[in-house]
Amino acid sequence: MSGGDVETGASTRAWGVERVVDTLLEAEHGRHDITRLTEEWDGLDLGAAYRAQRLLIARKLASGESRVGVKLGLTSRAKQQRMGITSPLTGVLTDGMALTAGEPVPFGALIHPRIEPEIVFVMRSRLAGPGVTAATALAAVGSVHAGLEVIDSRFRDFSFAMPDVVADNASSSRFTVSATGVSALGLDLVLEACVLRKNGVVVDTATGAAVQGNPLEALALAANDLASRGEAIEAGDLVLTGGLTDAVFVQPGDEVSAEFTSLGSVTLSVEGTS
Ligand code: 0L1
Ligand code: MG
Repeated sequence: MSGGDVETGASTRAWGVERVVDTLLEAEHGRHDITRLTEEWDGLDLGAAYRAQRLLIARKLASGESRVGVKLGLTSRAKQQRMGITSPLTGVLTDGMALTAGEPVPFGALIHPRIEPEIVFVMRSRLAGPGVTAATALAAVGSVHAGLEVIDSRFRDFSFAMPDVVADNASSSRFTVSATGVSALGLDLVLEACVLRKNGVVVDTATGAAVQGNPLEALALAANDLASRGEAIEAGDLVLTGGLTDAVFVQPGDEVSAEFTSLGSVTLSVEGTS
């Protein structure tokens, strides 16, 4: 099977982007993992996957959430190699994913959460591709922040092909961003260093170069990729540029922090006791 959005699989219900989204939302709300949808429906190509992602976000907005920005995933070569995927992807951030300072990660609502450090842009002006470069992207940035993202793939063992993870909105779950930002002007984001700690122990380190060679290149990539689907990064948007390091698994009671050289620190605590 291949081609259009609606095909008949082994189930009595036809596969299509609606069924993909129902399956992903059932997994998220029921807190259970699923196997790759690309194994069930080979019509789930990249185009269908982004249509599914758009519908998934539309369902979240219809349930009362608001769009607050964009996320990139798999912008780090190390993460791409680990996941067996060769290119980055984009997803959408909503306010339902945002954790305010001190708000715990709701472990009981999640499947198998992992946390990763992020360099985050807050946009001063709209950024629309095609043709965006790191330099034009920089001109649209208002401030740069430290961030932590909680990813919670709906797929068993975080095992997915590119269309699966695109439909799953790039494994998005929760995120937090430092309240105070830094001007991007005069900041060397390539050399911006990050130390990731879990329960006070250093578990990984990276610099901004891990993110597409330069987080501003990731920002330009997002704008150009979104333009191919008629979308843009809007003024006021948050942009998570992708995990700098591998994401660490967490358990109830864990605390994860990311300390950056210029962007400050951000911490997440996981609800419950270990
Ligand atoms: O689950 C994943 O690792 C895919 C999303 C990647 C998130 C990121 O690289 O920031
Ligand atoms: Mg991420």
